[in-house]
Amino acid sequence: MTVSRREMLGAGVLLGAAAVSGRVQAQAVPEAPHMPHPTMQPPLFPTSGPDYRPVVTLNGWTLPWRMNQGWKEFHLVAEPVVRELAPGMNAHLWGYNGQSPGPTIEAVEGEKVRIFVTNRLPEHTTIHWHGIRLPNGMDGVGGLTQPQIKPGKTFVYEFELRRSGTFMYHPHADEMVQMAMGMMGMFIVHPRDPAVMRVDRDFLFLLASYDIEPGNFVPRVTEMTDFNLWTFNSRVFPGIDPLVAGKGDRVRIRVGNLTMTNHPIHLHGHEFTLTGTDGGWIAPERRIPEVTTDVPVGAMRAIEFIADEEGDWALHCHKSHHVMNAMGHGLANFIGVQKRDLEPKIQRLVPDYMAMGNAGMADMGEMEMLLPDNTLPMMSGQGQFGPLEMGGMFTVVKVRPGVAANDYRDPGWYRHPPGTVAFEWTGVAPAAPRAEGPAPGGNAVEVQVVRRSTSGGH
Ligand SMILES: [Cu+2]
Repeated sequence: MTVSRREMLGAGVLLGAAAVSGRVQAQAVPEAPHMPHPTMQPPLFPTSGPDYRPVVTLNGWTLPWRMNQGWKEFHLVAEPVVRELAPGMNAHLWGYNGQSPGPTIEAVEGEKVRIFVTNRLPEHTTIHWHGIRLPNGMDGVGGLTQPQIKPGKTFVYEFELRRSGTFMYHPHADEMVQMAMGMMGMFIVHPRDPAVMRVDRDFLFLLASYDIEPGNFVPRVTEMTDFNLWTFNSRVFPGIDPLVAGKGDRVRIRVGNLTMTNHPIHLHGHEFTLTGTDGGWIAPERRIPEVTTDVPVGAMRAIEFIADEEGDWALHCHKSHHVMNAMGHGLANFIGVQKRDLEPKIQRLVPDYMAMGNAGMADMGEMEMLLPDNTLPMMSGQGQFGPLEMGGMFTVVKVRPGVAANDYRDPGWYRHPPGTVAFEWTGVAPAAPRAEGPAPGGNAVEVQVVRRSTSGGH
């Protein structure tokens, strides 16, 4: 076999690249920090290098790094984790460095990053750096651009960050299993110039969904669409951090979607503009004002607004099933049916039968339902005026005057100025004209018994 001069030159260039990358100095693997709890960590300000305003990860943290001869070095460990979805429910997931999702990686446009990835899973994995421009061999697609990382092995990824924006990381190996088990994280590249895309508060979370049958700890991984737990950063309401902002702050919220369906994310009280996707920032003249933005599968959206309205403003997915926890799935509709007499009869036929309320389901937010262990009520959370009747993808943007920069502590419920809360009319109510007789449909309600499934199919 002859080696052409061109190939020899190519090899020389590669060797040169390796020497430039300082691979020799990369012998010592940096420490892999570990996070034992799902508490929001304060933003991690840069202590050297270019300045930027760090992001805040809801119920999460930013991965510490070290500088090594011009390279920013991180160490991710892929491993089984226990993630508290909300107080009262732990999920046995796969994640990185002790939590799912993994820690947020933050760096600056133009920086060179070296990321060590150690695999402590029982099967092989890789990491794909979703949206980032890099050499093809660093793209992390098992079998296509690299061999998979076998259990116990550590691989090194090296690339220069060529553009700023919001990106994600996730495995590209046995994806259906590994993403259904919670393996994902966010990768933020700040603009080189801190004046570009500047905000006062920069929040982020990933959308993740799980199918954990009541009473279980481990997600079913073969599910395609019928997930029963819809999460912001693998947390469900009321376990999701509020987004605290000072009145007048410019706020950015970055949302990545690694579920198997789209999520229309809706903010109350403010208009926002769509300022970025995982393809980059949107030019100011092309930004769209919205109050709901759809986040497609495998995509990221950044929105920005001025938090100029004080209060407790809901931020949630507008698919109503996605603000419910597991027990809300697969129940029959009994609105208008006097089920008191019916339930014992049905239960003789279907022993685990449970009906929803005959006036809707709101009573289930308050009732003391007998739940299997490690299972959350389908909706819960208590506000200052009563039960919130939400679970899943729901949290609150809390806008207050005089919040100090970098103070993200929950200020409690909003104290409404007198005369600004909806109130009951106690005067004489005018007669509401309406048809006489029974409501349309009357008492002729057909009852179909639908057995509550415990195997996932309905
Ligand atoms: Cu949704």
